[in-house]
Amino acid sequence: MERKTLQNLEHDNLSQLFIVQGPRRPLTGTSRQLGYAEIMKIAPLLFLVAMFAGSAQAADLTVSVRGADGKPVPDAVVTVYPNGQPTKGPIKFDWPYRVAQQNIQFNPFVLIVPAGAEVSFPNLDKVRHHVYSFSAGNKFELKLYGREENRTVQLNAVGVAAIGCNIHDQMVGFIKVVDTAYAAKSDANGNAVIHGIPDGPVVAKVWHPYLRALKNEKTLNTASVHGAARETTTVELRAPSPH
Ligand SMILES: [Cu+2]
Repeated sequence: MERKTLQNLEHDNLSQLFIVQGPRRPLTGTSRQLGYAEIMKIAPLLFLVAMFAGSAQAADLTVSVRGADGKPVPDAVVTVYPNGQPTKGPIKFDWPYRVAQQNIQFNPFVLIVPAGAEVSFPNLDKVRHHVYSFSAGNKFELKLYGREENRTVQLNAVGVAAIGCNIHDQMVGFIKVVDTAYAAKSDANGNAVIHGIPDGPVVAKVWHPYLRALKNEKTLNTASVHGAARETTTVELRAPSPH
């Protein structure tokens, strides 16, 4: 039941994403022939429409994240800011805003959510967990007993919520709270792919919980995107600190 609901949610998110970011439908023919005079009247408008369509071209950015040893780095978060600006209006990603506790671990290890998101923390273990975050602006505490599915926390502060469990010291996880609709996490091969970025100048960043840099984040070289853009970035990671 829970799973079905989740799938429906994902489907809804996807279809909304498609409506917002999907390719524009080609303009269909008018229902009647236009006279020359009429065409001349709307010509400036057509020109504007063409310009607008041109500016709405979307790009995909693939960032390959590598460690100093050249190996792929999973769980790095790439964020892209078109024109250097955060996204105005609501942001929706097509993955669940959910950190499960399973086998005495947080799953996923890193989750990306938009600011203001309701994040659920289902406990799939038989043991109880006591999940907390002391991160500024995103502090919370949840006492979770076995098989609890429906506890949520709203995360409002752009930044990071580092999460732990009071009972199990080895449980460590991170929620990256973002203010851009263009964000993705690197997979097992170290690749993060962000779709549908408006063509033009961007500020792109990579974050990883153990990245050696101010706020564990560094700015990527990609300064503009057009079509299929690619960047390989090397990050230096520190050893995870004992919890
Ligand atoms: Cu625990």
